[in-house]
Amino acid sequence: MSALNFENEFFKGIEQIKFEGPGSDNPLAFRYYDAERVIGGKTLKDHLRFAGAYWHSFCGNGADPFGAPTHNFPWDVKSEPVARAKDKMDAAFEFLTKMNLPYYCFHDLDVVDYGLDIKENDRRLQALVDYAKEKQAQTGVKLLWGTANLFSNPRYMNGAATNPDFHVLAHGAAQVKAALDATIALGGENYVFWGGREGYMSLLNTNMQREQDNFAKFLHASKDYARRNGFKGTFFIEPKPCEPTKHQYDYDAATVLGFLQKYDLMGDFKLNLEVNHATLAGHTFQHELQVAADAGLLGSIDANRGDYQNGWDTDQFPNNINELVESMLIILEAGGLQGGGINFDAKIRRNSTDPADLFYAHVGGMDLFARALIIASEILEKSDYKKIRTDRYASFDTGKGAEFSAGKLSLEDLREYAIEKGEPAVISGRQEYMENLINRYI
Ligand code: XLS
Ligand code: NI
Ligand code: NI
Repeated sequence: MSALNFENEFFKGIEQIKFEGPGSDNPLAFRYYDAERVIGGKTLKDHLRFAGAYWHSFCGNGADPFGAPTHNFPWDVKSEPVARAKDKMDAAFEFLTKMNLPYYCFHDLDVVDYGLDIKENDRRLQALVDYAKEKQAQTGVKLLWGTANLFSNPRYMNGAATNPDFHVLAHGAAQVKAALDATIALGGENYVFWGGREGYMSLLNTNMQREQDNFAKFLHASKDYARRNGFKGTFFIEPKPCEPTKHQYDYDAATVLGFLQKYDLMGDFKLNLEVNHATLAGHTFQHELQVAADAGLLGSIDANRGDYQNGWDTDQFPNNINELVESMLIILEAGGLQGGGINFDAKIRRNSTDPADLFYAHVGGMDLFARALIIASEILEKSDYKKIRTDRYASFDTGKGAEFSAGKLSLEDLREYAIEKGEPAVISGRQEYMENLINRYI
């Protein structure tokens, strides 16, 4: 990381965040995230691959449906769009560097405002890509993934790739092409498709089959274009069950898995799983991780959390250690994330208005993930967690159980076995024992 010297400094008075250990009382220091510490043969930095999210951190101004912005960003004042965007990028790279975040993620519209002229938009994005290249070279910060915002412009009110109007779909494609070009030019390691408004509000006016077929064609065209132009990374689909549409097509991990299989996209696409989206789907985050891991699709994470009392994507910063330890157990057992990292798709609250609040939020999130990883790795190494789960299925490892697993027993064979052995013994699932085990290591 370069020496901290920012010509156009926005977060004055905040220095680089350092690791000070669990005993520190400095609120702007890491207690657990010691980037170079090695766990299971890999540094924390390489395990976690943290990323800052451009949209929440540098664009999200605290506005809500009931009120005007509360975060009045000093980088958001110039009138000319490219000059304003460069100020924002200065702020972004200053923050990423001070925060020790090795990666960032963006939508095209986060980086620079778009108008209605496609060629002019491409020109603006290109100007910022050139600028970002310099910034990346100066700071060593890298692009974890790029994406296109195909949901904010009013033309996308009925979706982009699933819009009933072909003309709108073509506009979405123009945006994806430019966002892919930007991602490739910046050495982006992955590219994300989050469903945006790909879904429906009412089936009364919707041909679901046709929309999903179009969605798949759109993804194939995007993938083919990117591959032809040298993109070697992974495409991620980010499931979400609802919001903004009533029903999003990429409902959850299992739904997207079926979609990828049906439309022959398994080779190039994996999943980017978001904590709050899992909650909205009525799942735990762990459930979504496990579905993805079992299918070989565990690509990346959008880190945040929901609110137990609210039914929408509140995108709060993570702070639940139990949930994250359980999640890390799944990620570690799966061999880690495939190509992705941990992107803080989270925003500070409307009334968190000090520049330092963004730092506190990330310090907390990064420390929590680091701590969860360290604990999960200890549980796997030192406790009987793995053994208990293996033993629970031992009856399938020998004798008739093993024959069944090998596909060798018929329904009649199974009946014979049941008669011969009589009533099965009662065997405890020991859930409370397992819950205590997790807490013992926390
Ligand atoms: C919205 C999504 C979005 C994606 C990127 O709920 O989480 O932020 O991560 O388009
Ligand atoms: Ni997200
Ligand atoms: Ni989200």
